[in-house]
Amino acid sequence: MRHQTSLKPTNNLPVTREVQLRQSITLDDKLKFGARQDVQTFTSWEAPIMWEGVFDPLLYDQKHLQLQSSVALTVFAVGRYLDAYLKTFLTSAEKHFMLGLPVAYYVFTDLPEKVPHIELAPQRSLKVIQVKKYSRWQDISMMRMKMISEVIESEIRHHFKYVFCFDVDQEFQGRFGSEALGASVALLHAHFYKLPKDRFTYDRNPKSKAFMETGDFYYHAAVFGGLWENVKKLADACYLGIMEDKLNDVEALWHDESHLNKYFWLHKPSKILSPEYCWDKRIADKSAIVITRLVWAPKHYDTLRTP
Ligand code: 5GW
Ligand code: MN
Repeated sequence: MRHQTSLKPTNNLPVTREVQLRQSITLDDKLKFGARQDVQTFTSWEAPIMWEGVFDPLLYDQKHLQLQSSVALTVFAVGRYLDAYLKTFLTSAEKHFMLGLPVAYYVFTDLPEKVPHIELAPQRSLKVIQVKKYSRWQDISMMRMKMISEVIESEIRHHFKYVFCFDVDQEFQGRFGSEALGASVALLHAHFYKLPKDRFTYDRNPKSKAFMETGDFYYHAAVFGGLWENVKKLADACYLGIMEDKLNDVEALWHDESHLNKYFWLHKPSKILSPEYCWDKRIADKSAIVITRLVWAPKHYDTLRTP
């Protein structure tokens, strides 16, 4: 029986939320794991890996409408990333992200007055939160964990069931819908899902809190999410690791992504998104990619990363 173990409550969620959680897990039980023979569709701990073909989108939409699921999305657009990426990210999200469910965008920026005005569909809202611009880009990236935790605590937990956290340098091009919702959701990194474990770029420095010898998958920090309770725990743990590393004068190889990989190694995600949910069009081997739902925007390191 699939998911038998995940039916046991793993933490002390209030009863109604536990019931809701069981219902959405039941939904994952209806997946057609055999519909894709070319890829791995569930993990050793029986979490589904969401590839096109294994799920029925309408079934998920129906269920989540019934459950009154709601989703907060966090995105950071600091410095030059605002002009370069935010408008495309938001306008494309309006076309493809969780259509039919209440959605709130939380945009973190140092330039609130420059956030573009976007016409939002009903039941969708946008809130701008001002943050300071850290001078090191590594810090801009890492400090997201702290801000995410804070906004969950101050706002999201009171209004939304799920939180999804995104890099801004990407564009939605296909459905990114309620099938992606789950208790704790990680994304397979497009550049690593076909590589053997020994090629994964985990942090290998024993002095870092992100150190790991081996793992399950290489997850991409450009997309992660889940129930707000779980995303808050993840963000807190990653932030703690980042700060402890700073005290010890070390920095993990891939910054927040290294800490995220460590977290998901210790706390297995309940659902995994295939690279169809965050694809890099420069990758030549597209054989497993049936649909691109979200794609990496072109990078202009020369103009974006110089002071
Ligand atoms: C700037 C220079 C180097 C690295 C990051 C930044 C940067 C990141 C920035 O100046 N402003 C900013 O808002 N960010 C946020 O951090 C964006 O949401 C961005 O998508 C995220 C992660 O940084 P990326 O996208 O450059 O990282 P990779 O791993 O996708 O290359
Ligand atoms: Mn990015």
